[in-house]
Amino acid sequence: MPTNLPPQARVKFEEYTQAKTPEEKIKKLKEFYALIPKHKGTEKLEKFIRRRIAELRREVERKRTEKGARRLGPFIKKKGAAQVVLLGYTNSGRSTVLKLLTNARVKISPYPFTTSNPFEGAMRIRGTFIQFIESPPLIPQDYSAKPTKIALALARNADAIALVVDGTESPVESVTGIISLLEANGITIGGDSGKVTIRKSRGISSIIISMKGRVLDGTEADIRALLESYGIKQAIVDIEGTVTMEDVEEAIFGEKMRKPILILVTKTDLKEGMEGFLRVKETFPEMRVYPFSPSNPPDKEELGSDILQLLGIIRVFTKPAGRKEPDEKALILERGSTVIDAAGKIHKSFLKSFKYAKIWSDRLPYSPMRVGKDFVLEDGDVIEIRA
Ligand SMILES: Nc1nc2c(ncn2[C@@H]2O[C@H](COP(=O)(O)OP(=O)(O)OP(=O)(O)O)[C@@H](O)[C@H]2O)c(=O)[nH]1
Ligand SMILES: [Mg+2]
Repeated sequence: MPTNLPPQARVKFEEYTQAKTPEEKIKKLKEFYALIPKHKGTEKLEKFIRRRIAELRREVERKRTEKGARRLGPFIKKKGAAQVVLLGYTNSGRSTVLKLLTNARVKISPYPFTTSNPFEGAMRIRGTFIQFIESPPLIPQDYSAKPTKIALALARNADAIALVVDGTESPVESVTGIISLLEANGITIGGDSGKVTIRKSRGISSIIISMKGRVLDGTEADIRALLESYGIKQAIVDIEGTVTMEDVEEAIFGEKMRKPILILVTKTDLKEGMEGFLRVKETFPEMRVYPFSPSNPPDKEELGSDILQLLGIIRVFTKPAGRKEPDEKALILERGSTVIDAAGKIHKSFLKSFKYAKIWSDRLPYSPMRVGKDFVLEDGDVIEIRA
């Protein structure tokens, strides 16, 4: 440890070494981190703290899921581009949603507690599919009940959460109730496709903020101040979609804990249900809310691409040189991926031999367009690599 630490920092480090639980250790480490002076001599220390916090976070997460997995039955292995868990109270229509979106042969009944074990289905969309899981119901009267625990474990493991609420049964209260239950259990939900990326770089002289979205509860000055409080003075901060200051702070530690969420309001074929849907939409303008009924289910392609967008995922269609049509199966990439990222995914050897790529897309002034390796791809692009 560097010898020039201020006394408060030393006290904090002491508290950290005494801490018993990983949660407490994380807290102390964060406080300690904020107290240490940031300069060349403390770089290693900073790195160590960040790595340690990340490890501790994984430990907390592992403990949670392991507990869940051991006691609460099987986990459902991820398949497809994304795993989305359907969460809701009993009789809210989870099975009906699953059946209509995925053709899973699940039992639907007017009686409560029909689904007691997780049930999965795949929703095909262009180039890939999305895996939906019906969780056992959340029990509002008893949140410590076994089905609720299984549901929470599934939610932690999923990429996104779809709340299924009955439009005829106080849907606004259901949404609020479920969200606070999730938050109370350490699952922070995000309203939109927010993503914060912080790249520290010595090559620049200040903090550069690239704002491609918005911060709900802060300004660019707040972001700068937050980064500086952690001793970060040279960095590029990318903000995409809607994020909060907490997401920015999370990104400083290199982790993203937020679960994207969407809301399906069922029984909108009934007048009351439709009224319920409108109330939910009005109450949660930041969220994606869809009306649902068997006679008028959401369009799968649209819902699917909304989910991918929410998760910051894009589909890129590769076309081997000389072939007319691109592959039907999409390459699944993170938003912001470039041509060379895609090339490397197709084949490692392209990383070295890459010459240029051709892109077909309606968004371009003409197609195909010849581009270099740093060209940023978008959902639906067709790409041909020349090496
Ligand atoms: N009118 C109407 N009825 C629906 C709709 N969705 C579900 N239902 C009915 O609501 C009841 C419960 O539906 P399920 O899909 O089994 O509900 P669930 O959430 O899976 O319920 P459990 O698994 O038992 O907890 C059934 O009688 C369905 O037919 C809808 O959009 N409109
Ligand atoms: Mg069910």
